[in-house]
Amino acid sequence: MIFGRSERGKPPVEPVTLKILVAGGFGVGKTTLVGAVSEIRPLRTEELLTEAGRPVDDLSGVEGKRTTTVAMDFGRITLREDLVLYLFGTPGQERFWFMWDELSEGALGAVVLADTRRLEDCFAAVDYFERRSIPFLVGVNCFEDAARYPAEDVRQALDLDAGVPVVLCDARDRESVKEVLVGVVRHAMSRTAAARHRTVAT
Ligand SMILES: Nc1nc2c(ncn2[C@@H]2O[C@H](COP(=O)(O)OP(=O)(O)OP(=O)(O)O)[C@@H](O)[C@H]2O)c(=O)[nH]1
Ligand SMILES: [Mg+2]
Repeated sequence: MIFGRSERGKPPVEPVTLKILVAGGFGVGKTTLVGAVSEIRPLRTEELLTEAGRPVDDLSGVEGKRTTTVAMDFGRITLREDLVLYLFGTPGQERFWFMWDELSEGALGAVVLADTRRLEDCFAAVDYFERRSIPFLVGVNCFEDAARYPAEDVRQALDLDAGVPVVLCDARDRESVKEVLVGVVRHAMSRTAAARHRTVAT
């Protein structure tokens, strides 16, 4: 039997692939977040935290931590049949920050993870994306023993622009992380659309 064109199966959709960065301070849960949602075995570059690093690695709040990211985390998630995100987790410790410029090349947007017990640890990441006009969202990783604050308080403490979304999340929970990622894609898309509108209007 010969099938007409319309009866043949739909051609496979070529998905749009977008690059999203996951940044934030040391030990805030970046590697955990990428691992929680990635549908491929995430690539990790973890090294053991050593005695030699003790004077510089501030472990308060994450005393159980044994390893740290030295280059990046990499994962992938299909949000929709036609939309795939590549996730790049950055190293949290300052001495590895030279990696950030490399990693942020071509990124659509970023998630800045924050821990309310050590909010100041994410200031540098917020500054970094603000300065480069990379759209970002702040994900407050709610550790059990941290006090809960409304998103609005976090926004004020970080002195964020009104348009920057602040979302409470659990970096270990796939659904929670998916919400964060959908949020950052939405935010970045609307920022890009607004910028294009301004260009056309001028
Ligand atoms: N209770 C709790 N623990 C978490 C959560 N997210 C991460 N952790 C734990 O916190 C520690 C730090 O997590 P990582 O994912 O390695 O943090 P990171 O931001 O990648 O750390 P660096 O790469 O060293 O900057 C690990 O021991 C995790 O198991 C969370 O949402 N709740
Ligand atoms: Mg890490």
